[in-house]
Amino acid sequence: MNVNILGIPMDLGAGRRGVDMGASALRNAHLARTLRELGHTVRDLGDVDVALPETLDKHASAGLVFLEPILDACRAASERLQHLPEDVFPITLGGDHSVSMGTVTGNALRGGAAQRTGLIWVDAHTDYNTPETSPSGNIHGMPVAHLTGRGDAHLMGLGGGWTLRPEDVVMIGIRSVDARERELLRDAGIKAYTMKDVDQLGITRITEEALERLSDVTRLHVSFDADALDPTVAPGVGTPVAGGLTYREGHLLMELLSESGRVTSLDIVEVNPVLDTRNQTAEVMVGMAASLLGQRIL
Ligand code: HAR
Ligand code: MN
Ligand code: MN
Ligand code: MN
Repeated sequence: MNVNILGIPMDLGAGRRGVDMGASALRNAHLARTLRELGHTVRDLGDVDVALPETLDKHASAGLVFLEPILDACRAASERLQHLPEDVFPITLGGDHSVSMGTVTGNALRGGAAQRTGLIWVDAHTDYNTPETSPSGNIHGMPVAHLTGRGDAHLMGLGGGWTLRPEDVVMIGIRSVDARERELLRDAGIKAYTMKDVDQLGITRITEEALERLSDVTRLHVSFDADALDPTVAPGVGTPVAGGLTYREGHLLMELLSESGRVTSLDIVEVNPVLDTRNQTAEVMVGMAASLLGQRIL
């Protein structure tokens, strides 16, 4: 496969500093080399420009912290992805999870016209707040709401008229949802597998159901928030929540998605080297990417 790596070194959407260094940490953990060893052709496109918070005054407009520079970075990422050849498998490196508003739209719009796109959101959080429901004003808690047409007009406008259908979203690993966010999620009819579901049904059944549910989409994007994994496996994240996916559950999910041959793009987000232990989280996430891109035990 032709893999292109694009970094979006942004922490403007998160409450804690440091995820802007996630892209660098993932490169340092030999993402490109690992994928080349699997036989892929890998090209690193470098980073999208992102404003430094030190150059900005921190303010919230309409309940959104750092709205304008986040819009700029998401637009830049989306534009970059839209113009990639159709045979390329893009891997986008965050950055906080607000980058996904740019990556999902950019991948959906690739090749000139919007394609029906499915989203597998692997996360401890549902990221389905709007400016009205958000307890923090942090945009990384809001990307899926905006992708599916709820919230702030500017952020929704990133798709240039395209929106993700709520029925084309499947979330896995969920264990932290705010009260009003839960109502919005139910109202939109988003399918979310909680950690209870993972315990009860197992990753195999969940992956099969997810792929079945998304059987009509043309493109399939996986957005992997490192905090979906248990904090003992992935300690370098800004908002750790106990009781997450084990190392093997993460890999099994990626291996089964890989075997399906359906996934067309990937985000790796929320890796925070400042809070990590010797780059463990970046190394684990590189392993997850390798499993998604064909690495097998035998
Ligand atoms: N729900 C909280 C909020 O909206 C925290 C969610 C953000 N944390 C993440 N996203 N890492 O997945 O502020
Ligand atoms: Mn263009
Ligand atoms: Mn997230
Ligand atoms: Mn999260």
